[in-house]
Amino acid sequence: MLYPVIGVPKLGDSLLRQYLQYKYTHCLKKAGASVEILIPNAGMGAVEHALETCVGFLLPGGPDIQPQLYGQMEESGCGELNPTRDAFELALIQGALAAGKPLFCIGRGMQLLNVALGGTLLQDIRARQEYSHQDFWNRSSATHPVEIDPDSLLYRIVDADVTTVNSIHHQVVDTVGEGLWITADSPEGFPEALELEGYPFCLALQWHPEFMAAQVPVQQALFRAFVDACRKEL
Ligand SMILES: [Mn+2]
Repeated sequence: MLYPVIGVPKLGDSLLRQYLQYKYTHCLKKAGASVEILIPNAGMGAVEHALETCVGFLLPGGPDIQPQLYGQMEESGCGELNPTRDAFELALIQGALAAGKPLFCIGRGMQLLNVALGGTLLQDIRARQEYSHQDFWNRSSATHPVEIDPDSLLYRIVDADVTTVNSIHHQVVDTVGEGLWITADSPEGFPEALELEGYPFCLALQWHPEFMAAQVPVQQALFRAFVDACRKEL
């Protein structure tokens, strides 16, 4: 049994952020990975170090992305920002893509992948949603359905064309970045999953499988598929 080292950017120091970090670590370890927490403010040498040390990367959830990074001005519905994480994680995604390393992007991670490839975001969907997409109080239970493209990697893992997911976001992918395609969407048509055409393993989800995995086996299977892809790189 081999344990691929998977890098996950550090979320922050507060108790809440440590708890959120633990959820990703737990699911990855359960799937057979070794986890390396990457410190975002350690300078750009940290990106090179991470690329040497880690086989794959999980890009986690977190604050909104600076709209300037996708060519927009900040609108009133835009939330908390973290420029340090933006810079570090964007460089990490660029480096990982250049090296062909497996990527699993969750929540903010999916939005950042899209921005890294030239896509844009809708800064606030709360006025146009039909389902609650920002359900803070039920992180582990499903709040809306998603429809999955039968040609996708996601479909092969989930083995169904519809599933229900949790939802803790108020922004979504708008125009899709270069090479990406939408592999699941919400009833309103919001992108809920992205994949990168012709790339070994790149799965991006707008929902949070790390909070459903304990109760819903298929959500843990997403972590297993990612870790298995990383193990193949060893
Ligand atoms: Mn959603």
